[in-house]
Amino acid sequence: MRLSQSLIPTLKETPAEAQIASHRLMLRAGLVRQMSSGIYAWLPAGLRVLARIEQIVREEQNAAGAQELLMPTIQSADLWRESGRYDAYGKEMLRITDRHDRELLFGPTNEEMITAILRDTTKSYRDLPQIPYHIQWKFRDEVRPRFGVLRGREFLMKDAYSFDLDYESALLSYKKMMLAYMRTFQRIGITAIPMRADTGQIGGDLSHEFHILAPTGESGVFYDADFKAGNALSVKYDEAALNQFYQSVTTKYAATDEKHDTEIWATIPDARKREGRGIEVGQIFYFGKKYSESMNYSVIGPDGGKIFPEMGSYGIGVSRLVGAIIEAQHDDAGIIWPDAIAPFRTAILNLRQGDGACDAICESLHAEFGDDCLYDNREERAGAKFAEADLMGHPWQIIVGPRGAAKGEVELKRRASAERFELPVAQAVAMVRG
Ligand code: P5A
Repeated sequence: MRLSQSLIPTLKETPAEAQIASHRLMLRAGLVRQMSSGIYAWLPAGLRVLARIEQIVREEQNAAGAQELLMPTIQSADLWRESGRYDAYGKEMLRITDRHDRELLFGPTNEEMITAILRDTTKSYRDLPQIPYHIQWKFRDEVRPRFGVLRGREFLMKDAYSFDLDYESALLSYKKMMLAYMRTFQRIGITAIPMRADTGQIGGDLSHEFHILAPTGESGVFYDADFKAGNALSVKYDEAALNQFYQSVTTKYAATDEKHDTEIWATIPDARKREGRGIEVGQIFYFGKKYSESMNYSVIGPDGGKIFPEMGSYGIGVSRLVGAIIEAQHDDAGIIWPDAIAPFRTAILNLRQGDGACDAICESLHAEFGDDCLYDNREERAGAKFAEADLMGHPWQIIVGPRGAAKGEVELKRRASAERFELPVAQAVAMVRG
């Protein structure tokens, strides 16, 4: 992509409405634009990040045995009356009336809808277990939308739902999703700690929130410094490995302030106590038969009796993750994207547009990296190009100036470490390719 032709409207000034770094940087780097309170348009660079996160989430859901489907954003009020949540949900639900005066709503979550779908499509114990999921926009009419996409009203969520025949197998589904989440965050390149959490609107008695530590986080968190995420990518999806993994990530104390237990906390040595703030990027729930019973969903068991499935639900804030990652990974100059989700892995900075050698090297690099690089081919000062590349946070910058270009050399800069290398073009390409 040539920067001169792109729709990446970077801003020099700091937008006044943005209170925290990630919000400022998302606006300044041209990733999003606010369309109304808590509602954002995703511009091309922002959409690329969103799509990359979505793809990692999808691959890890699939690896855990979950199956993707797509449910609508608009739901009927009657569906929610079945579970009793239509009235309970309150003002956060955006209620809509169609031309026939039928009551609809913009879905804030999908427990009822997926239960209705499974009720219609699975009749026998042989049809379970199932873990359907989708990645779809949600709407919650938050009282205080703020911090950009971190607390929006319209936001993208991955939500999965598990249906099992008994408690043991439901718990195994819960552990599978816990592993899928840890693998997802590891692949994205961030650390998120699973913490015991309240179940709120969704209900149930077992829940973990996944928190990225950041001073601007909305939740107070307490955790044991000995928490180790380990290498989730090496854990297999078999029962023994899942149990061991679950043990290892949940034995160390970690809880949100709502679930904080001062008695247990008192038993942890002071040197290991950590108190801080976190951004909740995911939450998982086990809630048993809450929805299957209230919505009268059962399958026929082996003995001909009815079995009400044991359920759980599992959310990841896909759009929130974009802001949360920036909150955790930035410096004064701008964003520092992890390689796996950067909008462009490489930026090519042509410091002397019109110089034969510079132009030729830049064109060949642009052809080499194709869609995965952003070529700054504008007639701009070098300083402006450096500042924009740092702001946008590309993991690699290939800086092409006339002195080096004459010798067939370029300067390679790694955004995260600020390391610089002067290299022949082919070596720079090899290093970026890793
Ligand atoms: C789990 C999946 C649920 O809704 N039902 C289906 C369950 N959980 S949750 O914790 O309420 O939401 C899941 C994740 O969505 C993100 N999220 C938000 N992101 C941006 N703006 C919001 N207003 C918002 N509300 C929730 C969070 O990452 C949350 O963990």
